[in-house]
Amino acid sequence: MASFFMVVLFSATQIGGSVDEPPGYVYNDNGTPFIFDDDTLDIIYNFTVDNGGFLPIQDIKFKLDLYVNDTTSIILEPGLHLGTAQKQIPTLEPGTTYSSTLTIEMDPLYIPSFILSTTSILILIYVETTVTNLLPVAINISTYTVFSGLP
Ligand SMILES: [Ca+2]
Repeated sequence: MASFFMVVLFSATQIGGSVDEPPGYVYNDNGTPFIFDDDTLDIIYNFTVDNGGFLPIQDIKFKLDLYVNDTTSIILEPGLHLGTAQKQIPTLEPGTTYSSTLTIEMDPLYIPSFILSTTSILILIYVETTVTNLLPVAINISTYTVFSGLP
């Protein structure tokens, strides 16, 4: 029994998650470049979950939260939560990688700041999973995106 749990723990350490930097984005001014109320901005992150262990992992939750890290905007302030997105992945076999995208729709109130100023965004990544239906595992990772003078 002891050796089995050692195997599970070792396998759990081989689980990783990441997002690609920089993200993609889709900006649409809806035909009115100087009126921001009707603008849309989708920020699109490619992300990867990697099971480098030798046991399957289940019920994977990959979650992104975006916060203002630093900004020259007068509307935004450091610590402001800009958005969140998450995806569920049922199972990842040992030695395999799952890649997909997460899209965060920006609040139209914040879009002028991305056009008129420079903002550094803190990305907090949270990965939660279970190894062989037994051992819960959670990983926290952080990285940054800088937006300056969109589009
Ligand atoms: Ca517009």
